Amino acid sequence: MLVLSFIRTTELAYIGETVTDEGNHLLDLTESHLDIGMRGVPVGTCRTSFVTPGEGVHYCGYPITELAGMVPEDVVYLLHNKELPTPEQSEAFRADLARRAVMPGDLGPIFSALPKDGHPMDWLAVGIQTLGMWDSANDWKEDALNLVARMPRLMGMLFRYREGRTEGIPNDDPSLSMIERFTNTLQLDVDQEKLARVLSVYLVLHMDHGGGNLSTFVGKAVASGHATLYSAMASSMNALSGPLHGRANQSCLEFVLRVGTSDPEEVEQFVRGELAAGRPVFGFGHAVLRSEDPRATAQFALGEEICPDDENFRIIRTLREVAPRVLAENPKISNPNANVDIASGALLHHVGLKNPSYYTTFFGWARVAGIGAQIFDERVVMRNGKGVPIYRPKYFARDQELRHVE
Ligand code: HAX
Repeated sequence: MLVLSFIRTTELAYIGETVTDEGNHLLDLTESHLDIGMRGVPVGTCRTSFVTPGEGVHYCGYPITELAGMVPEDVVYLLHNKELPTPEQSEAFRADLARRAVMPGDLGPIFSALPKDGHPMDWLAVGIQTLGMWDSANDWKEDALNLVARMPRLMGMLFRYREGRTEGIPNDDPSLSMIERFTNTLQLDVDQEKLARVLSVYLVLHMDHGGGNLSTFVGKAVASGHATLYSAMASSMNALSGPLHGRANQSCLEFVLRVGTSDPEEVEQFVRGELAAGRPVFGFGHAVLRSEDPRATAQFALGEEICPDDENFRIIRTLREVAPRVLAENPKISNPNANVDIASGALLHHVGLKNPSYYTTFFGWARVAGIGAQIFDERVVMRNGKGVPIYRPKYFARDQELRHVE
């Protein structure tokens, strides 16, 4: 087998388990590492979060379970400043976000012109790209925080224009929280307290997930060529929109709706039928985690509190009991347990956000915080402030030989 090279680094603090000798030998690169989507190949370091197989994601060292109940603004502060805010810092940060929240233009005419049957994630990318054309400060931190501050209004406008509810949209009130600014724009006739709680937990749980997930990686790659933060983030949203990545949360609720029963025997039959047909059992399994994702555990706990008798919640409760046992019969499946996507759709549906095609936009809204912080770190902090150079991995020529035009 062809040994390509050794990777040596002194920056090991976040790499942990891949270290194999004296702290600096990470991996022998061989042919088996080619054409596999860079899976597991170390390429960088991340200051905002890391994922362990047992406890899932940690933001700046804090296990996600300890952060799930915090207000989203404080967790954005954590990702950007690498420490939780004091009450005074929290208040000042919210005032700062309020100052940044003013939209630099009217998204109404832009959203009016978009095809209604285009996917909401495509609308989200267009919205972010548009904000960048209006008002990019060409300063990584400024742009990252401005975008965080403008996302709630962008999200609310996206819903209103897609749904054709364009009359009487209330003015944005920057003094409100991020969640309130979204729900205030949305104006759904539902239990506002429950809606806010589910959204708050959802945002915190989805803000970051290490450095190598596709959307984060793509955003950092685009930013490495010094495109604007907005262009990089729009690219991240496009990456997130794929069904193998962020759009899995849409597929997951669609799957739950197809299960249609919370009877354990019928659910087991359904799961076995899906596997026999070669279809994924959505909401289970993970590339890195080897136990139930704590983000799923947190959302199950919230569901038991706010909607224990909701039909979809009953279905996912049964799935959580049945599916891991059935999946574990296949030794190829490294983790048969519930992942983050199992419960989020049922909770969003319960609080009035019934259309699963929007779910990935919430994921995108949350990720803007983590991706923005990681882009800032790569552009401004890494390599003693020089920033990571433009991405340029090596590809070997295959199925080609030197030729000349005759
Ligand atoms: N249902 C059916 N088959 C599954 C499975 C599941 N829930 N989980 C794993 N497998 C299969 C894999 O497809 C793979 O099959 P092949 O060898 O034929 O390719 C085999 O079991 C081994 O997979 P693995 O090594 O355990 O896991 P992977 O890293 O390959 O895949 C996935 C991880 C999340 C993609 C996978 O578990 C899956 O498809 N789950 C269902 C879809 C889902 O819930 N996706 C959301 C994931 C949450 C997330 O990360 N969001 O960003």
